[in-house]
Amino acid sequence: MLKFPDNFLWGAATAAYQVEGNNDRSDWWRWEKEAGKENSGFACCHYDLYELDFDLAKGLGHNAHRLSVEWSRIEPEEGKFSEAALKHYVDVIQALRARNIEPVVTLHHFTNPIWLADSGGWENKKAAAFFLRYSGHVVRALAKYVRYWITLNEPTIYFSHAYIFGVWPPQKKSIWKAMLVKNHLAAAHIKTYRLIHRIYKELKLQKPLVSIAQHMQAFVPCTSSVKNKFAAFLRHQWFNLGLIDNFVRHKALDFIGLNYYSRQLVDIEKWGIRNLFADVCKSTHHPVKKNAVGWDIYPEGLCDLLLKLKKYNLPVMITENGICTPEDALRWEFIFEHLEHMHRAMERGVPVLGYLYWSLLDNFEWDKGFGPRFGLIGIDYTTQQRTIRESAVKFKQVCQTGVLSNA
Ligand code: IFM
Repeated sequence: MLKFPDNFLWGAATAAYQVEGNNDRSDWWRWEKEAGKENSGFACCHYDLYELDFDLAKGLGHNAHRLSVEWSRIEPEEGKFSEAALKHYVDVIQALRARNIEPVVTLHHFTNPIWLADSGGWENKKAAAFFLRYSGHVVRALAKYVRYWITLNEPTIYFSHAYIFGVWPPQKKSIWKAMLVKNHLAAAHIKTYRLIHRIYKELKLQKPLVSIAQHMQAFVPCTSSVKNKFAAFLRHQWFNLGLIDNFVRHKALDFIGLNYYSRQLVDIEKWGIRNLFADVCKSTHHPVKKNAVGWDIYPEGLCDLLLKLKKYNLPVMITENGICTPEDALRWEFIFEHLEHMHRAMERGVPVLGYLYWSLLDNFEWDKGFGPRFGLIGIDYTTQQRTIRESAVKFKQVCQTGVLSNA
């Protein structure tokens, strides 16, 4: 039996574009059509059904919920802010508060307004200033009801998928452009961090807690060769910690938001910068179970990463951890084992504030469409019927009691 702290945050996460539906002012909306991808369409109709979904979350024992606000709804045209969209998000946050669910609000979760995309997106040197202006409007509207802010979701995943691998809009493949975007994102975070604190001070509100949600992988050397160990170390430093180190240096993190899903087995063919960063193990000699899109399930990686974050002396929030699978029993096994490993790290002194499962609902998994099922709650996309999965009921026990037990 494992006991978690009394004030622990338990819940799930979503992102606006993946659940709301009809985000037709967003660059993703346009791109999914141009690129011939599955369309996000109505998604989970969460823009209209949020009260129902929060009732379900409440019924599942959640006391926290992470969501994002959609920039393209709030600022559909450059410099023109929609009072109706802002009011909608005030209502959403109040709906959470009314249910005693702590909101964790993300300002940027992969999508951009079309006008920004058309003016160069995050390559534009004004991007950070645009983001700051938008964030100011949102934070002023929501500050009274929100304590936890995430400025950027998975910036490293965003710039690598959109500007290095070229699989997300704007589908560029340039390290230089990616580095430019990375710098603009970093500037946006640092400035927004300071702005949020300034607004809370002006409004005489209790200090906010601001972070990013950083996607981290467990980079595991496939053999103990020097090459493999060095490459795993390098990747951890660069992909996992690069931005975190930068923000800690700028005193621009109040906690660390950690999104953890999987491991990468590192096996380097030969010395070389490309090999060090990109070679992966192609053999099957360290087999583990996989999720529906082939990612290794590696719960011990969560403990390892949390221990590696201890040096920052900052609390950590698990802002995402989850599995897409057609087998719900595997979902519960996944949650159970990750909670065990999170607890192990907490016993060794890592201050973890909460655990937010990805995701509350099945949803639109970006370029992979609606196929992957991550939800604690299943969605029938033709009827919008919600079905609570068995794993959600087992997780409820933990959320309600703060105890993880085998029984
Ligand atoms: O669906 C995504 C989410 O938007 C960001 N983190 C990873 C999830 C699963 O791929």
